Amino acid sequence: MTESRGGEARSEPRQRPGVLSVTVVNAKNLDELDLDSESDPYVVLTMDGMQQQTTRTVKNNNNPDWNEPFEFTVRHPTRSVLRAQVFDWNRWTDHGRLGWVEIGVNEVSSSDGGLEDEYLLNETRRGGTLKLSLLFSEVPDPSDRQSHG
Ligand SMILES: [Ca+2]
Repeated sequence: MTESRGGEARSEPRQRPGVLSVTVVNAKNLDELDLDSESDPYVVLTMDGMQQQTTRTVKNNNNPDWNEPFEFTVRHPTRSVLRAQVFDWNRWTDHGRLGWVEIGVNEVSSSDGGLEDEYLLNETRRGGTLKLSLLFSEVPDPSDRQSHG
């Protein structure tokens, strides 16, 4: 029995699902929302508004280091979007947002060695940045023959 591979090769580059590895490295020059101390930042990562993962909170530090690695399943590499939002933790009141960025997975998958960049946050007043290290790994296609491994 022969089966076609469904969907002939089009000009679209990479459609295979994969895994996006994200390391939240650090942030700099975050806004200060607290009156008597520096902010208490943490980062919420969201893939396509669905999968959500959160870093630990760094207390009283507008230039926090996290160096925390995460992985997301990516079903549609050409159109999936990672959103990273930085919040200020508060014990008694609502957590305020310090800024956010959005990165298309296609930006990552089209760069061979992955990306590492300091992204300028949206909504920042002090020019705050968030440093992320990103790598996309395609799930191997079982119908691909490897000449050798
Ligand atoms: Ca706070």
